[in-house]
Amino acid sequence: MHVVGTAGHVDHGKSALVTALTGIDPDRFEEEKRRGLTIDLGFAWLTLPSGREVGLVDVPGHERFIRNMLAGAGGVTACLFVVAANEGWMPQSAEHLTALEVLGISHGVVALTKADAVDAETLEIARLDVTEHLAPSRLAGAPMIACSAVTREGLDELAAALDDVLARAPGAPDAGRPRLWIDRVFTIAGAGTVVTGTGSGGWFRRGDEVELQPSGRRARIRTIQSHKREVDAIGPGNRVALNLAGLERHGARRGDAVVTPGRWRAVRTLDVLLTVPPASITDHGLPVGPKGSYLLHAGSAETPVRLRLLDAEEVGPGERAFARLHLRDPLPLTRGDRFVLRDAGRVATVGGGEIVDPLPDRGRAGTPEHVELLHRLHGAAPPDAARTLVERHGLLPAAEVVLRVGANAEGGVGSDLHRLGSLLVSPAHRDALAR
Ligand SMILES: Nc1nc2c(ncn2[C@@H]2O[C@H](COP(=O)(O)OP(=O)(O)OP(=O)(O)O)[C@@H](O)[C@H]2O)c(=O)[nH]1
Ligand SMILES: [Mg+2]
Repeated sequence: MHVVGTAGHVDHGKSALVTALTGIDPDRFEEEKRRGLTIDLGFAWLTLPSGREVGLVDVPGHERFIRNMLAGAGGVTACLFVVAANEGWMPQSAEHLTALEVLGISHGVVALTKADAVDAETLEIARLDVTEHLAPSRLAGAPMIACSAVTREGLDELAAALDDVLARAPGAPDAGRPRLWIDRVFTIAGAGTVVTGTGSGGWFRRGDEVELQPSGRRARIRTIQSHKREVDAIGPGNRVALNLAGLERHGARRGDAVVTPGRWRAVRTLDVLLTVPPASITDHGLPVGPKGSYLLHAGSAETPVRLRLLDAEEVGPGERAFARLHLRDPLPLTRGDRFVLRDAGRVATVGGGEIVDPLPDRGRAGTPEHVELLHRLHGAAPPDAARTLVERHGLLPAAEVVLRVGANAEGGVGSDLHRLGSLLVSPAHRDALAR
């Protein structure tokens, strides 16, 4: 299943397109309707020609609301990239593309909208302009459909293209470890607290006990809704509303996560592979260095972060390096999670990357052995990552290895390691102990 996020410069017609496609106006607030401007995330859903149902997250384009955009983009698996044909590529087109790039979003459709407002020649120029800007990104070659939310020209073609792209895109993976990044909390009279978000990582079922992270509060799922319909269970890659028994209204907020108890740990120190996209994507060419002041966005959460580069002095445009991050607020992150980094001083989205080790060893970071460990952990399948860690230490608590490699359970860390009570032991270390 997929949740598709809009992206694109302010006023380019994202919300109008979502309304035209779905019949649902994603601008929920009176102020948004009055100002004709999206301020916060909006939500809609759509049945595509094949019968596939997708959730849509509509984001604001105004640069002042980029935090809200990132809170929405943190959960999506594909995008609807909107560029108005009468304006072409603009600064927030570049900022949103930068975010999607570091989040690893490689599936999407480009809507060249407001096609009714331009002549054929202008439309062709806009098409070339957008093609050129997307060329260095993961969205290079994405289908581009000229359309209009006013005349409805191109809308059927747009839905068909989205259907086609999603048929080829891998859905949100099921790792047996559900996590829902909360983007809204509200109360319903008589029913209590409802949290909504984009679910990933596994299934939530009615009656499940869940944990709020990072607070550790417990609650029980009373009912589940997706696209306003009640369901018994919901898998990854869906918009979800959970009615939680035992949680007061102020017990959760945007940026918290709902998870399975005991399977996640909110962490503050993590090792990551940091990427700064080329200037042809970001439009600014700013580097990431150890002196800057940065904000990390992951899922629907945001926190100030300090960073230390481990195998570089600076990460310039088009470069990447390993880094150790210290988050001000702990977050339930796992290996393979993506994040966006914003420069708080220059107010720009500068890069992002992927978490390589959510529970790094204490001790000196950035030694050749440490960097070599990160090389081996990056992209490794959970059993291989587990073996790498246990061989390095000789023995480690099994529960810690499971959390650290992002496996769903101890079965997921592989069979060529030995058990000793609650510990996992490498073959070499076991032989030494036996001797
Ligand atoms: N002519 C024409 N106007 C459009 C079209 N789509 C949107 N508009 C107009 O463009 C303006 C902005 O549309 P929105 O949908 O609010 O733009 P947005 O991208 O959601 O804006 P933000 O959410 O604030 O970033 C509105 O006045 C719309 O009526 C279109 O296809 N053709
Ligand atoms: Mg809008």
